[in-house]
Amino acid sequence: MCYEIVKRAKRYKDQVAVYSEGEAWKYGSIIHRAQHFATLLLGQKEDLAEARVAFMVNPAVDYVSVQWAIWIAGGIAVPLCLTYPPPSLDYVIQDTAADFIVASDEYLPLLEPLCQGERPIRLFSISGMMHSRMFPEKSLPVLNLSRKAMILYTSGTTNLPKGVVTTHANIKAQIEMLHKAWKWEGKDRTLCVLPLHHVHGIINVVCCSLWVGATCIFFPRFDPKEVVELLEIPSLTVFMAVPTIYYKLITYIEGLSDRRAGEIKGNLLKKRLMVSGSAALPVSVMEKWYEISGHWLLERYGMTEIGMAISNPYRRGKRKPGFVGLPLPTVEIRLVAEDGKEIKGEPGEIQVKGPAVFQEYWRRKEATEESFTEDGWFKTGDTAVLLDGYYKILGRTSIDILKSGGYKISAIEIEEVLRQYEGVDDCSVVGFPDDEWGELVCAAIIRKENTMINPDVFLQWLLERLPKYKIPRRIKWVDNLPRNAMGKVTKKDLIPLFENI
Ligand code: MLC
Ligand code: AMP
Repeated sequence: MCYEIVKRAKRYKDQVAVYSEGEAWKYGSIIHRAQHFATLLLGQKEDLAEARVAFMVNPAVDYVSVQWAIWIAGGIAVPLCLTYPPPSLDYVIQDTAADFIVASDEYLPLLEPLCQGERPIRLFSISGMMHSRMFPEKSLPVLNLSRKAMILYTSGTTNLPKGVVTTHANIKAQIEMLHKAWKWEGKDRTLCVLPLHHVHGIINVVCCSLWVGATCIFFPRFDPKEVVELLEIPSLTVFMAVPTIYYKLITYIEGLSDRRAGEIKGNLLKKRLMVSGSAALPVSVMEKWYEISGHWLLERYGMTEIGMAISNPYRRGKRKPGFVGLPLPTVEIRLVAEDGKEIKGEPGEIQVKGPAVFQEYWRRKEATEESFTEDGWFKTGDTAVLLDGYYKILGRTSIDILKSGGYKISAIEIEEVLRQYEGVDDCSVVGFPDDEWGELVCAAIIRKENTMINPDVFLQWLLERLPKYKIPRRIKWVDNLPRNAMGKVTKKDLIPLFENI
């Protein structure tokens, strides 16, 4: 059965699944809403038959209801980033060839023009769906686990992001391994502050909690003060975030009085589990968080294409600072040298096999084939070494992939956009190491001859084309870019330019 999460939810009908916008929602009422939405999406059809349903829905009960509705109706869920400017939204909608979009009402003005192209796209508003006449409940399609369930967009070494397709079986495997490793239980309560168009928030927080009858508390934005107060709720047991969030929480708590910081520590100590992932957790952050909360953060390693793969131990064994741990249940890991041969005791590319690994890049046969070895190992592009039984991530094989605030960013994609600006002759984008953000997006830009660029106008132009987290934070105006004999920009030489700007 594909819609297992919904089927399982029936067992917990009277338990609280979601707290959002000041209200508690039981599993039973979310199932009811999801069935109603599914009926509306289906219309006359018996099965959405893997139609893509994009949804731009606030992190709250509506998000869960829409996600479940798409799944039980047989569609593919395509969550949209809530802060994308129109060109980024349009790209995802067109690339997936979405048939439907479901949106919280506030996003309708942004989405309506995007639905008016040659291809008809039906736009549903949440309020419209809520008020539409209740149809008699339709019998829902019986689906196979091998059907496609979700497409998430991820940046790569090519210009534009690729859609990562996971099946219901992949999602089930991604959830079940974390349940086993991190001992999720129905009495858990977690807090979701992460965006819901990436695996970290979708799978590790929302799906994992709702799979076992636990409660997910949604908080729509990240604000350190409010998040600390929510974390102090005694019944809250599990928290997951990216290193930037822990950095920001530490900065906030360090600014408080000793008495208040002590009170917070007392409250945080009672939590069952605190996890960090999506980017390297600096040892200094791990140590400071221990001082502040009494918790050694559990660091784990994952990727949109594979879900989670490697994790420090939950109970038995040490959580080693600077290491990501051991393979999770069902995950096979090997390290491979440049010649494609497996190596031991030396750094190599992490390759992954297992039921959680994605099916394909959406409509990109070649990219899919290139990302797997002939014998079915997924090539992550991350380099690691195995030391004393624990994996340590050393970096990425491509300098063109950055991680900032836990978001994966393609330098090439940003360069392509920058080059479209009329005053820009050429440019190169690199990541500059930063304690808070992991890396800062930095751009070296050559202006066209006799051209002035007004920084404010330029920034505004960029904000209309790129999400905030992809905007270069430091810009260096240069006369030329360092190149090797082949004419390729030597990006490593550029990085020092961004010191002390
Ligand atoms: C925002 N700002 C940045 C920035 N992003 N500055 C530098 N670098 C960045 N990347 C600036 C804004 O311009 C703004 O400045 C200020 O920070 C606040 O902006 P915001 O958008 O309100 O930021 P905030 O809400 O504080 O966001 C920080 C964050 C967010 C850490 C909460 O980045 C986030 O949610 N990250 C999580 C991403 C994630 O889920 N990744 C998982 C991918 S899955 P000003 O001057 O305008 O005030 C994956 C697999 C796996 O990786 O293993 O999990
Ligand atoms: P994404 O494509 O957004 O899913 O990002 C996945 C990438 O995040 C991985 O390929 C790694 O480069 C990085 N990543 C995730 N977790 C960690 C971690 N614990 N340490 C270092 N890098 C990480």
